[in-house]
Amino acid sequence: MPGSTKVRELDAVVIGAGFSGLFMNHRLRDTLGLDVQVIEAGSDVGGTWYWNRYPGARCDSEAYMYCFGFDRDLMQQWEWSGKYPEQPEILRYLGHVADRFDLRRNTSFNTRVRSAHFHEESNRWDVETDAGERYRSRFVITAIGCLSTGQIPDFRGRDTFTGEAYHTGAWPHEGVDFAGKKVAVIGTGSSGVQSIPVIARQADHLTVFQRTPQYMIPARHGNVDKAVLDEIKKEYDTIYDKARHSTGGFPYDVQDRSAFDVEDAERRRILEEGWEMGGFKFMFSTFSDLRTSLTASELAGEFIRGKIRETVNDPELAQKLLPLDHPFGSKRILIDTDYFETYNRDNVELVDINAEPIVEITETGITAGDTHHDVDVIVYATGFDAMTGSFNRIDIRGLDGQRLKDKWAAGPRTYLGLTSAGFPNLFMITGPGSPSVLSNMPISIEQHVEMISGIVSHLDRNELELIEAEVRAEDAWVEHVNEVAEPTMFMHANSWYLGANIPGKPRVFMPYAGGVGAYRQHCDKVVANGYEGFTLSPGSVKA
Ligand code: FAD
Ligand code: N01
Repeated sequence: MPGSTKVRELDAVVIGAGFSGLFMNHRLRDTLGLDVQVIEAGSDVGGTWYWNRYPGARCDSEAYMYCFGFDRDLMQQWEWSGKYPEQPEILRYLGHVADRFDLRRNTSFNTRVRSAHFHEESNRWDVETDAGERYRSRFVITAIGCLSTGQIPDFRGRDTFTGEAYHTGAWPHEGVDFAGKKVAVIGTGSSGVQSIPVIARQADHLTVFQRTPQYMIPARHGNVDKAVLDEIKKEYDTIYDKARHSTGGFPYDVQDRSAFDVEDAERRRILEEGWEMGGFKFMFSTFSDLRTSLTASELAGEFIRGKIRETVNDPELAQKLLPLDHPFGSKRILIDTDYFETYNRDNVELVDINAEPIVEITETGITAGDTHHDVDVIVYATGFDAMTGSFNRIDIRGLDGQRLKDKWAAGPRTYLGLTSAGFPNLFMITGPGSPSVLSNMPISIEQHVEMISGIVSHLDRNELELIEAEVRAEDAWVEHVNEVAEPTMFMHANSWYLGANIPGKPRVFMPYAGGVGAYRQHCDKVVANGYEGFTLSPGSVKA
C-alpha cells in the first residue's frame, strides 16, 4: 500500500527475508498462527545471497551444513551440487524454501523499514517503511543480517570516477562484463579473495589494492559425490546434533591436543593434513589452541606463510603478500581457491597501499603513492558496517523514546544478543553478543528463531504481554561476552569484528566467542529458569 497512511494491526513484523527472516516467518505464521508481515529491501528473498552476486561468490561453510535443519523432507530432498556452492545455487535454495512454505505471500519487497517506535500506551511497536506502509505490531523481529550494510571508504574524489564502480555487496543482477577492461579491486577480505581470481581470468588487466595481507586456507572445492551426500543425509540427525553443540556450528571432530603436544615433524604432518582437507577443518581439526595461544597461532601462521612463498613465483611479490602484522585466526579466516596462484599471472598487479597509500580517485582511475592507475572498473571489496550498521539505519526507539543507536553509541549492549533492555518485545536474530558471524550461521539462526518462537508462545500460554531484558542481566552478559573474547586471537587484529574497519566506530568485540554449544547451554538455562534475566509482564512494563 505505497503512499497509504492506514495503519495495519499485526502480531509481528519481521524485517528481512534472508535465512533468518524466512524461518522466522514460517515459525511465527505457520507454527504459531500469528499475523505476520515481513518487510524486505530487496526485490526477492535471499538476503546475503540476493545482494552478493560478485564473480566467485560462494559459501565457505560446507553446503550440507549451510542450509536449514528444521524440516526433514527439505533436508532429504534438496541436492547440493558441490562442497561450496556458488551464489546462484544458494539463492535458488532459499527461493525453493520460500516457494515450499509459501513465504513470499506476506512479504513486502523493495521496501525498507525506516523506523520502529515503541508506543507505551498500547504496548505496541509502530513501524514505518519507505513505501509509506504503517504497522502497529506486538512484536518486531530484526532479521536484518550482520553483513548487509556495505561500506565504501570515503576516498578523496571517489565520486569523480567516470568508469564503472561496484561494491561486492550490491552487485548488479545482470552481471559485469570485464572482458577487455582494466579493473581495480580494492580490498582483500573474503569478498576480494573470492572475486580476484575470477576477475583476473576475465579482465585485460587487474590491479589489486591491498591494505592487509591475509592468511588463507585452500577450499579444496569440488563436486559432491551423490553417494557421499546420501550417506550424510542418513546421518543428518546426529550430524546436526553435533554441530548444534560444537564451537563453530560444524560437525567436525575437534582435537583437544595442543600444537605443543607433538614434535615439530608431527606438527608439520598434522598441519599438512589439515591443509589437504582444506576449509575450516584446518582450524578445528588440527590443534585446539590455534584460537587461544599466540605461540600456537604463530606456528600455523608461519606454516601458511611458507605455503604463500611456495606458491607465488616472484619472491618480492610473495613478500608483499605475507601476513605479518596480525596472528592467524585474529581476523575472519579466509578460504580461497587459486588466490595466490593468481599473482603468477602476467595481467595481475599488486599495490601495497601501506607503502603506496591511495591518495585519490580520479575521473580515470586511482592514484596510489606517486603512481596513477588508469582503470575502467573499480570493484570495492571493502566490506560492511558489520553487526550494528543495519540497526543504525533504522530509527529504533524503545521505552521513553530512547534510541537504540544512542544506547549503543559506545558499543552494542544486548542480553544474549537477542534483546536489549528498554526495548520490550523487540528481538534480534544473530544480534551483537550472540555467536552469529563466528559460526556456521544457519545453525545460530535456527537456534535464535526457535528461542524467539518459544518466548512468544510462552507469553501467550501465560497470558503475558511483554518481555524485556533486565539491565542487570544485560550488563552481566556484555561482561561475559568481553571475558570470553579476551583470551582469543580476535583481540589481536584490526578487524570488522571489533568495528575497526569503520572510521569512528567504537572498538568493541561484537560477536560471542564462547561457541554455539556453550551459547545454547546459556539460553537453555535461561529458559529452564523461567526466562531468567527477563521481566515478563501482563501489561505495561512501566507499571
Ligand atoms: P541476511 O542474509 O543479510 O539478510 C538480511 C536481509 O535484511 C537483507 O536481505 C536486507 O535487505 C534486509 N534488510 C536489512 N535492513 C532492512 C530494512 N531496514 N528494511 C528492510 N529490509 C532490510 N555465513 C556462513 O555461516 N557461512 C558462509 O559460508 C557464509 N558466506 C557468506 C558469504 C558472503 C558473500 C557474505 C556477505 C556473508 C556470508 N555469510 C556466511 C554470512 C551470511 O550473512 C549468513 O550466513 C546468512 O546469509 C545471514 O542471513 P540473515 O537472514 O541473518 O541475513
Ligand atoms: O569485507 P572485509 P568482505 N582502504 O571487511 C579493505 C563474509 N563473507 O566483504 O583488512 C583500503 O573482510 C580491508 O582491509 P583491512 C565473511 O564473514 C564471507 O571481504 O581492513 N582498504 C579488507 O581487505 C567476511 O569476513 C565470504 O586492512 C580497505 C577489505 O577491504 C565478511 O563477509 C565471502 C579500506 C574488506 O574486507 C566481510 O567480507 C564474502 C580502506 N579504507 C564475505 N577499508 C565467504 O567466503 C577496508 N579495506 C563465505
